[in-house]
Amino acid sequence: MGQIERLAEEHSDVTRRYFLQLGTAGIAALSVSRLWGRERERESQTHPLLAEALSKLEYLTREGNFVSAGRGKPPPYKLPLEKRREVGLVRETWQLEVLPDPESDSKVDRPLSKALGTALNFDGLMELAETHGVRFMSVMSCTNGKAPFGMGLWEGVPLRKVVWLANPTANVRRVFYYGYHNDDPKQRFQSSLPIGRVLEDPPGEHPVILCYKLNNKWLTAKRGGPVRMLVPDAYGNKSVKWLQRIMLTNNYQANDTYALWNNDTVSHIKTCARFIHTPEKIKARQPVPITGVAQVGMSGLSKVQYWLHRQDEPLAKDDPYFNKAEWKDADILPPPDHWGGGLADGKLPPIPRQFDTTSGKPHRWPIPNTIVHWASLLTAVRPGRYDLRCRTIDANGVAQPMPRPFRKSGNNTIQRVRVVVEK
Ligand SMILES: Nc1nc2c(c(=O)[nH]1)N[C@H]1C(S)=C(S)[C@@H](COP(=O)(O)O)O[C@H]1N2
Ligand SMILES: [Mo]
Repeated sequence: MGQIERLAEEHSDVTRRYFLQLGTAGIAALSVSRLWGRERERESQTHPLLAEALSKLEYLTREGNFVSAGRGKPPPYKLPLEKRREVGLVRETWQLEVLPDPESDSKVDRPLSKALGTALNFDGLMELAETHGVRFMSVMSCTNGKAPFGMGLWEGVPLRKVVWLANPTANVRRVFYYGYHNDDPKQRFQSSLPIGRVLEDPPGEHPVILCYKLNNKWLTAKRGGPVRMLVPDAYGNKSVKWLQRIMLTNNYQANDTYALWNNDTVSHIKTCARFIHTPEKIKARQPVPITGVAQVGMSGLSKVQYWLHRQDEPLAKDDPYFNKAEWKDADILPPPDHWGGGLADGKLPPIPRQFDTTSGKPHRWPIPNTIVHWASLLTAVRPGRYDLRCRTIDANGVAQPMPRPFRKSGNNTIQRVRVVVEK
């Protein structure tokens, strides 16, 4: 399944509810059934997969629908079960080391080490989880991805709990961490964080966790199980899968594999909009639904907008981000009743960090570092060829792709699709 089809599958029910409401409110001249009839028809012509998936609501992404990035020959999750058992990639044999960096002068009094027999095993992690386990929703997004890889409900133990088990006492400025990659340094994928980010969370932010569950199920091998790092405010490259070793270092510099590949690995998640359903052809003066998803980054989200521009009309000069264009506001869709993601009945387990425990309503909507669905009705008066674009305005009032337009800190270019308007 392609990225867009997958997102559409997750998104069809929320948007359907939206168009139903529009219909009952009498806003649209068209009847609801005709609107959806049209949508369905077009979908079944262009995306057979969509028609089939129309009945499913999925705000959360099912594990198997995540887009996967993972280096290694083979990537560790493709190793036979026996081999995974042998190298500590199943819960029964998994071990985590927390060691002082041998190339540094970090003081660590109680290293968690395989050689010393003091490494943390899965039972030890579960013991910590009983009192310290946390759960939160957070989007998995690749710096270089066109759209989010998946929307997850993650569960884990704050990394700092395990760091403190090792009793570091001095000379620690950074945490290096590594996933299993066939014991081949050339295949290694590593990342790092300043120790401050690990030990303390900015207001409203979640801890960096040693993650063992996604959508209330054990983390699969494909998603990085038995345990991966999950850094809620960062792009995916900080969330190292198949985690087995942590190094506390006095080195103050990043050693991230992803940085060596010319990426800005310090960048926080950006706010940006993407289309899901847009028509290729529409009839003049007849409203058609358009829908999409927005990634809600560090600076929040205040609006999603779209702009229909005739291709034969000139674009404003010196306006690379189309700030002078006539953008229209789309509707940001409310929290769904069914959260999808393979949760039983689509019901969320308690998530006190993000949801009120009695009412079940989110403390904030949209939730930072997640996604939100959006929709609107598009109408064009004059026949012709058009470019349709969408963008976000963040909670500071800044329009995409600002305030951080550089591609290598996260793809947030303004998306464009073509639409033909017929008589
Ligand atoms: N061990 C390991 N972890 C990794 C990677 C990798 O190649 N190896 N890729 C990273 C990158 S670049 C991204 S975007 C995310 C993707 O996570 P996902 O496969 O769960 O969607 O995993 C990260 N963790
Ligand atoms: Mo990535």
